[in-house]
Amino acid sequence: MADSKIYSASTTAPVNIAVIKYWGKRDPKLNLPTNSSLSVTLSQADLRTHTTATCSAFFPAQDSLLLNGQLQDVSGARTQACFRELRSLRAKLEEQDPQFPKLSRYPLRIVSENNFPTAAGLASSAAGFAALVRAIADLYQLKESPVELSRIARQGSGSACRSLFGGYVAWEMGQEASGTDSTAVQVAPAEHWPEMQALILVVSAAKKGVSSTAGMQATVATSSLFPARVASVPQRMEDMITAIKEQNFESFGRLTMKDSNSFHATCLDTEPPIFYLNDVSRAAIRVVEDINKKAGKIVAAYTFDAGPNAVIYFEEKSTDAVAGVFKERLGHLEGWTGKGESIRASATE
Ligand code: 2P0
Repeated sequence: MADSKIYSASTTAPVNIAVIKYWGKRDPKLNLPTNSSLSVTLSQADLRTHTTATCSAFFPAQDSLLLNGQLQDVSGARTQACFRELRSLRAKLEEQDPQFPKLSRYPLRIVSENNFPTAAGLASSAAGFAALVRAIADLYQLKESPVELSRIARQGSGSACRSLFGGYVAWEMGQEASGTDSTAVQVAPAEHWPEMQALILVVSAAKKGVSSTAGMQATVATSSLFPARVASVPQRMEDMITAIKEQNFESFGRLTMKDSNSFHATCLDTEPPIFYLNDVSRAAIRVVEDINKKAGKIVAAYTFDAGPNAVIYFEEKSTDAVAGVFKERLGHLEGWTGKGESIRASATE
């Protein structure tokens, strides 16, 4: 008898913000990076992608993906790679147990909602692909670990592999040409460092000018600073992991700012140059410098992804010295009070 059921699973995945940035692919097809990276997952409810994956033998033959109410093209190699890998894992379960409905053969319907600016340097593709992979894995009742799922999410979007975990997450670049060892692992859960806070300055919710994928390819091809950056990352990764383990904010903050500046320097060194920071971003950097000068040590650290929005890390005990000063100093700027807002998100989960 034909299977008339509709199968469904829902999940959410949080945004992650890298403190050691991923920028550069050694294999663009498999999204294998030129360096390892490390992020903090911001799991507060208002910075997530919510995804429902549904399948049925009676759905129209084509898989579909609706993001924020708009139909997306799922024919691209990255989405197809995720669908293919997940289907093949499900097919193995179906082979082992003939009672299992043949979900791997049914068309998929994916519905996703972001509640933060899409493609504005707030890691929307990271949360998006992480939620997509986990929702389908749940729908298919796969037993694979988050590390194994991170290998699949990586093929959707590199940074997505890090959004399968909470807390502090390393994406180990791996050595294998096949990418089997290029996966994410949790360095520490968020509870390890309960003092850690993040302030997100939404400077602009506009879509970014140069996509990360195109930008990093151009940097790898043209920047003479880039090899020096790649060479410096392994030591920085090691130091960052130590800083996190020891809850050493000064070291965490120094490394975070150094890595953000190193990444944006290679962007500027790209031909043609890539500018992600704007005047409000640079004003935010100056505010952090002033806060730290006044404190006599690093109590605030900025980082910027492929867009002008700032993420400021600080410890709870420095809230007045950091968040208070930001409001006072940047409150008058357009992009802060106008279309932008500040979102205070804690690093949780
Ligand atoms: C990061 N970014 O580590 C860095 C910092 C942007 C700047 O990961 O081509 O969207 O899909 O693998 O993951 C953005 O790159 O790029 C990114 P693809 P992705 O968070």
